This record gives sequence, C-alpha cells and structure tokens, in this order.
Amino acid sequence: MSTICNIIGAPVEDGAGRPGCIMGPAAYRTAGLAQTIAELGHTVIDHGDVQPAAIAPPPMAHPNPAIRNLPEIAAWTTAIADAVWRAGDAGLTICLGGDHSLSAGSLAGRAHLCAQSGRKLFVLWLDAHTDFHTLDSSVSGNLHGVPLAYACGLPGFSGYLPDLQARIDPANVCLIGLRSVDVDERRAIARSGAITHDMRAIDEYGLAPLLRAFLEQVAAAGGVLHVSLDVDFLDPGVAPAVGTTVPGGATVREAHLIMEMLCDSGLVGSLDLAELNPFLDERGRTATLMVDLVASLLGRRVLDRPTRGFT
Ligand code: NNH
Ligand code: MN
Ligand code: MN
Ligand code: MN
Repeated sequence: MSTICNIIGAPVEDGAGRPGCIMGPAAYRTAGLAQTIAELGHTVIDHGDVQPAAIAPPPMAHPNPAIRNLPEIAAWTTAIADAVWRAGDAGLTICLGGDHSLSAGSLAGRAHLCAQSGRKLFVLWLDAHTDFHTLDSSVSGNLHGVPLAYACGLPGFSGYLPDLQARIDPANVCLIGLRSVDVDERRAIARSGAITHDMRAIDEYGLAPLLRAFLEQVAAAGGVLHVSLDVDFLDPGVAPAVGTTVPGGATVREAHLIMEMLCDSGLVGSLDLAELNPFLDERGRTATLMVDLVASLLGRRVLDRPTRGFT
C-alpha cells in the first residue's frame, strides 16, 4: 500500500526559548527521511522549506510583556498554513520542524482543508506539554507553548495570530505523554473537553488501550487524524536533542507502538515533527530515531501483519 508523502520544511525557531530548531529540517534530510520513506514504496515530494510571510509592520505589541516574537510567529503561521493547505488532503503531509509553534500553521491549514472537504479533523498530540497557553496565560512567553490553544479557537489570539478558517473541536483532540503542565493550562485543558493521558496513565494501563480507544472514536466518526509529535514526548535518555527535556518520557518501543498502531488504523493524514534541536543532539541519534518512527508510521514492520496502511 503506497501513498504520496508531501514533505514541508518549517524551520521556525522563534517560538522556542533557545536557538537551534532552524536546523531541524536539514537534520531530517541528512538522516535520510526521504530515502527511508521511498524505500518503503511511497512517493516522496519534498516541497523544500517554507519562507515566512512578510512581518507585518508595525510590530504588534501584546499586553502580556513576556510574549516573544509574536509578529514573526504570525508570519510563519500564515506561511505554514498556506503550504499545508496547498499540499492538499491526498496522501500524508509531513511538516518538519522547527519548534512546536509550526503546529499553529499546520493545524490551521489542515482544519481549512477539512472544512472544505466536510471531513472531521481529529488531533493526536504527543508531547510532555499541552501547549495550551493563550497569549494572556503564557508565563515563559515562548510561543511554542500556544499552538493547540490557538487552533482550538481559544480567546485572545485574534488580531495577533492569523484568523482561523476553521477551528478544531477540543473534544476531537487526544493528548498523550503529559508530564509538565502549567497551572493555567491545566485548568484550560480540563475545561476544553480534550482527552488527556499523562505518563501515569501510560504506566498504569499501557499505551495500547488508550490509543486504541481514541482511534476507534476517529474511525467511528469517519474522521481524519493529524498527529503532532514533539521530540520531548520521548524520554531525554533516548532523545536528547530538544530544548525542553522532561524526565520520565516515552520509551523507544512505546513510540514505535504508537506509530505502528497509527499505520494499521489507516486514519492519519498529516504529521508534525516538532522541536528537534540538532545543536543539542548526540551524533544525530535523535534525528535518526525520529526518522525510524516515521518509517514505522509508513509501514516498516518486523513481521508481516494485516494493516490498512496508507492508500
Ligand atoms: N508550558 C511551557 C511554556 O509555555 C512549556 C512549553 N514548551 C514546550 N512545549 N516544549 O511542548 O513555556
Ligand atoms: Mn510541544
Ligand atoms: Mn513539549
Ligand atoms: Mn508556560
């Protein structure tokens, strides 16, 4: 079962607290992402790196003095949403980060496509963090902490980040891997109705039943799934190349199991690879692991198994 993979580089780093994510797309290409996907029998179209739109003058000031690089992130969001929308909804679209603020654009672009096709969009957010801050609640001011709240249409973004063509229903969002959630985010995510599984839930029940329940929900609704994978979902022992390491993350096998189950579901339409900071990597091991996870998503298997795969 082969598909078309649209690769879009999104080398934004203005949303993170430290530089380095600008090198992310280059690191994935160096680690052989396109060749790996092609060897699995798929067709790869690499659209190159997105160029941010012109930054709107004069720079918009926000009453929260902590907020950093808002006009820059607005420009990136416009450009990434447009690139994702133009790639269309056939096959699989992969956005190579770039810090997690890229997902403001990828989610906006996918939501726009789904609004046009009438398909229901679901989101699987694999991250130590919820990224559910508003511009008003963010304490760090780093805009990689807001993309999910923005795409779900929480208040306070209008006039600062581009208006959404369509918002995502938080009830269609499932977050897995949580272990660092700020006070305001904790309140907001609980109120939103999103499905949340922290690391304790994984420890107690195992990943498979948690993910299976969500995938059944997506399938029953005839939905299409966007997967947003933050490098810090993984344990820093196996994935050191990220600026916001949090101990106690997912193991290599837990991450592969997710990708294998996602492949079998046949439901995934788009994927973000967010927060890789190659400056912090050790001999490319994090980039290589991320590429191997994409391979599992796209059908790499140890033994033959029934799968819906990608059609
Ligand atoms: N909640 C924190 C903040 O807003 C952390 C966000 N950092 C991330 N998110 N890496 O995935 O700064
Ligand atoms: Mn994140
Ligand atoms: Mn994170
Ligand atoms: Mn925060």
